[in-house]
Amino acid sequence: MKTRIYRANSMSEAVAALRQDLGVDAVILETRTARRSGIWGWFGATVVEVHAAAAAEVRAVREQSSPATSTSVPAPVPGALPLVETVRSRPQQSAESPRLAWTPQDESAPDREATRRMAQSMLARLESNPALESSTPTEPKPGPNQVQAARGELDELREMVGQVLKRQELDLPSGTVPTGLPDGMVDWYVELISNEVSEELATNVIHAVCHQLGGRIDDRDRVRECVIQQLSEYIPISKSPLPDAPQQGPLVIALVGPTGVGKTTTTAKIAATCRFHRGERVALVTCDTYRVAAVAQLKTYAEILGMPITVVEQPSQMGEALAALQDMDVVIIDTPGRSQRDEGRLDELKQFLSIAQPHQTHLVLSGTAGEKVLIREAEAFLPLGVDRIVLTKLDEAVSFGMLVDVLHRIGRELSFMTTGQEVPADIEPASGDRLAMMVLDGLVRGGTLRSERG
Ligand SMILES: Nc1nc2c(ncn2[C@@H]2O[C@H](COP(=O)(O)OP(=O)(O)O)[C@@H](O)[C@H]2O)c(=O)[nH]1
Ligand SMILES: [Mg+2]
Repeated sequence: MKTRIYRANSMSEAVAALRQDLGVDAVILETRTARRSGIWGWFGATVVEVHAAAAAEVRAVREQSSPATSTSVPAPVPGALPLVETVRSRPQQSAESPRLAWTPQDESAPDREATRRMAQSMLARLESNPALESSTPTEPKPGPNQVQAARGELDELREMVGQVLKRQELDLPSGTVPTGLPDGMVDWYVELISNEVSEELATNVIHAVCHQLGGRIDDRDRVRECVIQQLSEYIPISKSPLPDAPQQGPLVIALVGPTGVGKTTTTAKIAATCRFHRGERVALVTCDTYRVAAVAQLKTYAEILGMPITVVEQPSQMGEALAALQDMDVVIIDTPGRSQRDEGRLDELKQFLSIAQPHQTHLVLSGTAGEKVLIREAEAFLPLGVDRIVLTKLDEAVSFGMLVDVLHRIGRELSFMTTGQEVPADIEPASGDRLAMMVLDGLVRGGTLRSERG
């Protein structure tokens, strides 16, 4: 049965209207008073709402129902005055109509479709009648301030509806696009979000771009350049991934981090770069004596690269080992992998480092790890005096946006990025622009570590 709902200023107006539509014998099913809603609060007059159906339809339903379940139908109310508005018609579900089988996947589909349709029709209405000033003659005329406020509300509403449609189009969850973005920047925001930049960071970046460009957002290349630049502002970058050696003795660098992130490989890559690109005398030290293979791995690199290697088994041996390397330009200390949960072993690592007193301690983190893991690892290793981050395995990373967030939160300068297993080729000095570009484009193969110092 189709029920129609009529709203009018009085019952007689509503009845007249429904009789005109549904016939003089139309059946009134329900009456109530309601406040007229609208985007303007001051138009909230009380109206009568009448739900009615054609007599024939009511009879048909009555005949289908069993005597036990039939309900009495109120008689038509007499009266005749002009209608104000027909609100909507609502198909009533019959008791026999089959219920759709519910599956979890189905859950959101009807809602999304309904929202899309609603948003589209709202947008069409707003666009075709921007002021929506069709008040009834009985409603008070708003003053100029009220009209201005209403226009503001209307603009906001129009933008909101536009963004609902955009989200639908892009299949984003609701609430993702912040309000206040110019139309042309929503795509950029979405681009960042889909590359796993956090909502907060993406919002900040896009707002900064809007501010920087002052509304000149038509030139896509220019906007892209700005997005990259603003994103890179959030990545702390080391200006000198490898500083000059101190006046006396070698530059001592330590690499720490969890197991398997690429510490030993990166040690070899940095060592090779110093040796071959900068012509420095380089020595390797390892305190990773827990695994025979670990020592053998670094010894192999040392042999290939033609540089000395010292194995330090106890923290107490560290001082002596470094004293013997005073005529080197660079000493790189490779350390055993430590789980962030293993506090005892982290303590031992701390002892090695407190004796070595490295000029720089680089925490090596894998670009393939998840956000929570990276943050937990950083929290565990930062107290060891970490002042640089090396991001490895960017060739296997899938979420560059998340990495930007993580680096921003860790707040230590990024020194190197590694992009493959090949020693020494797959390493480069950190660059905010390059990582920001990876957020938008993924990894595009680049050059190797430049040979200049500082
Ligand atoms: N794909 C890729 N693999 C890497 C990279 N750096 C290191 N690896 C690999 O990661 C594995 C563990 O490296 P290793 O240096 O032994 O890690 P460690 O336990 O931290 O010393 C090895 O198979 C390396 O070849 C990189 O940038 N990209
Ligand atoms: Mg190792």
